[in-house]
Amino acid sequence: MKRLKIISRRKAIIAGLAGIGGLVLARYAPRSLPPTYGNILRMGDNLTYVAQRTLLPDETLAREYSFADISSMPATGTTNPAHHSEEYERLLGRRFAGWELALEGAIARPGMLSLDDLKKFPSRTQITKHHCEEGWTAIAQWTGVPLSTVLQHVGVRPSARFVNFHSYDDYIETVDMLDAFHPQTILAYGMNGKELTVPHGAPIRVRIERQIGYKSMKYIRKIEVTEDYPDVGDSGWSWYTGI
Ligand SMILES: Nc1nc2c(c(=O)[nH]1)N[C@H]1C(S)=C(S)[C@@H](COP(=O)(O)O)O[C@H]1N2
Ligand SMILES: [Mo]
Repeated sequence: MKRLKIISRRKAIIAGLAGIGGLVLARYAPRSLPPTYGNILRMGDNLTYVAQRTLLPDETLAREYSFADISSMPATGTTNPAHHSEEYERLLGRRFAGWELALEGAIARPGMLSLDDLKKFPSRTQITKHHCEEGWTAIAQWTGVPLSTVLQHVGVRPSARFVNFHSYDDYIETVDMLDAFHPQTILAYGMNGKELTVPHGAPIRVRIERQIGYKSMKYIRKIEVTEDYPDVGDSGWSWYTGI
């Protein structure tokens, strides 16, 4: 009788997962997923991504709260990118006069937008809960221009699939078009009724309300629209963290 090869339960689960992952991904999203670097956790990211994108309607809103729910919010990560960027330091010295947002990539009208330009578009205000991957949450009110408005203004090419945010402290965060055009995705310049402060991302940060906190990139200097996922290597952070 042929002996069955015995594999550990853990390995079997992983093999099974990878198998399901491959199957689901091949079926639903063959060409629009970021690299997994052969990393089982990243296959998990893509599974979560495909599951959420398949099961939830595109425009499901994150819960919005009332004024009384607003809590204090710690500032995390790099609190002052002036330590990283001379340009940011210079702009901070001028209280962001002359700051401009660069818009590049797969768009019809690449260029720059000033803070005043962004404030001239119709704004959206929302009170939402921030979920940090470290375990804390906080509720705050955010005011800004919907990213969809800005993307429509610059004309996203039909072939475009990702929107990438570049910060003065040298991070890149990427979202797909569903999150980019989601009604609660805003480029925020106001927090709790005041100008956004430096610890919280001045002059603008993005709010990505259906993903975990680190997707809400602070200190944005450039938005780049791409057809491909920018392969910046495996940072160890999940690219898709739907909540
Ligand atoms: N540019 C930039 N954006 C960032 C970070 C950062 O360090 N740099 N930290 C992220 C993380 S982990 C969290 S939880 C939130 C925190 O936002 P807050 O400082 O306004 O509380 O910003 C996110 N965006
Ligand atoms: Mo975080």
